Amino acid sequence: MGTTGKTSIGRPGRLAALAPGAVAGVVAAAILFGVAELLAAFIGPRSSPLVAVGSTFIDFTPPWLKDFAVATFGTADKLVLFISMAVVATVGAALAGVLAVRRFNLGATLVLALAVLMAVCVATRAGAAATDILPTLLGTAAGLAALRNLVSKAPKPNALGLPSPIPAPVPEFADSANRRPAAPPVASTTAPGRRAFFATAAVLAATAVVLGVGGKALSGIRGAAEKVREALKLPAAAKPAPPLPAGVQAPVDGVGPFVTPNADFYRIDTALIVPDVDPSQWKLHVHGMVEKEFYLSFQDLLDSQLIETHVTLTCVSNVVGGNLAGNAKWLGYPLREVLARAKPLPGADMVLSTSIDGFSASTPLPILQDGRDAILAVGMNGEPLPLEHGFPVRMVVPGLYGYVSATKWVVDLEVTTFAQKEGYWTSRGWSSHGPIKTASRVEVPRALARVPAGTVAVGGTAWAQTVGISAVQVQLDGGPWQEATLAAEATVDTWRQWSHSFDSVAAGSHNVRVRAVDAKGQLQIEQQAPPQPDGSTGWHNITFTTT
Ligand SMILES: Nc1nc2c(c(=O)[nH]1)N[C@H]1C(S)=C(S)[C@@H](COP(=O)(O)O)O[C@H]1N2
Ligand SMILES: [Mo]
Repeated sequence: MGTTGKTSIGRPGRLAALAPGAVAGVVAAAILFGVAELLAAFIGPRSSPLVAVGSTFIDFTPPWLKDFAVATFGTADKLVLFISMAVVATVGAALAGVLAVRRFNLGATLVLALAVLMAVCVATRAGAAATDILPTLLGTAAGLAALRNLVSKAPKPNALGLPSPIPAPVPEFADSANRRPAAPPVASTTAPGRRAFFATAAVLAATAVVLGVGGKALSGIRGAAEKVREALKLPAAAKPAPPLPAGVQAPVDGVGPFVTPNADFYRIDTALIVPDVDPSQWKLHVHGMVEKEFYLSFQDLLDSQLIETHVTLTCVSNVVGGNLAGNAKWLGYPLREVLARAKPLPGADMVLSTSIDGFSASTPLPILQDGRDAILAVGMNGEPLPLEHGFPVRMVVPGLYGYVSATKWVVDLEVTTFAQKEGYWTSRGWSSHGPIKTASRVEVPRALARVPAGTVAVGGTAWAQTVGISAVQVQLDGGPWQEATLAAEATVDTWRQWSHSFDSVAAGSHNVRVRAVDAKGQLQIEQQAPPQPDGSTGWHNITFTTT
């Protein structure tokens, strides 16, 4: 266009005509969320519409998508969610703005509809209070005011997307024949109006950023739990963990540490914002099918006979060879003692543990009473639980995947039955019971690594919590299975490292496979299966190159 002298408004012209509306919409949305984030800093993070919408989205994520997100993005899945939400919000806001420029009420209706959706998300979150919708309401009011103001300043297009004032009509048919000069470009017709409009938009956008960033900074200050946590001194265990035997670490460079440092411990949960729980306010409600219902305070726990135990936690979403597993020394109070005090009634077969943010897990009652180190944990590797790992109290149950046992920020234990209740992930297509399956993985060499030919050191980790590992076998290029050397065992509830070396490995591409045998003599399942519905199976293998 342009070069032929044609008058038709080409694509860039039409897009330019949409720009003021789109900008007005996006800036108004920024004001909406900026005001909401600032207010949420005072009312509480749960009242942030962004957090509430994201959390609701997570709750309604179908299992295949959750699986895909964890498999593809791992622990960055939440960041990806926020980025996707930002993209969707920007497109929606631009659309509302474009509509508003044409007919304000149309755009405003779209904004209101989205605001109602956000308010519903906020109001239906676990533990929501009536005041929690204030940031959404007041943010929306501010956003609409900004939209109104910007729209009144926006250069007005007509229904065709032409800039106004509308240029003299040019009949299409006469056009090419007459070779009349092209209509002036969109920008030049309304330059002063455009400049005023964009100046206002820029000021409002900057205001929104200040509000939003200020809100985020304030809510950072408001997070009281971290300060309390830093000052907290946990008591020593009445029954300390036995010292780790020498040689729990396989003697191969690159195998992960036997005890996972807190900062490196995998994190999987549905919490978009880490719950900020003040231990002095925390209490645990123990109730349901029990003779005696009661509450436990944090101080009650600290005053109890705490035990210390090494337990390897595993996520059901871990794929073969994956790293959603971690091993820590936990400090806590045995759940069997809690249950002994509550006295479950006959017929009960499950404990539903619920987090302050609404997540729940169904744990078989007998497992919590069978003598294993199932605890209400307060400490992790010698520190209070990190906030992301459940501060101030979480559950840790050896032998069960996290989704049916490891409730973080736990506040409620209901003794019930599998027939009556189900946990968060069970209602989303995962199995109601989740015993951990025996697994093993190669950590050295790394997949696709290049190592010198000759002697090749291999090593990794295997686990069969509550049973223990009795053997690990490795295979090079489909050859005979060979016994790996097992590192020392800490307890049957922890993973066990292994190592081996293959001699005279020729230059070229190679494949190494691993499989474990548990202490009952049961061979790890060879059949490949995905994580859903009750944990992946299959023997891990990696390919590497020798040079
Ligand atoms: N409150 C809460 N607790 C939770 C979850 C959650 O989403 N919310 N996820 C569970 C799952 S699926 C796993 S695997 C473990 C992970 O614990 P971690 O993040 O400390 O490694 O926590 C469990 N506890
Ligand atoms: Mo998990």
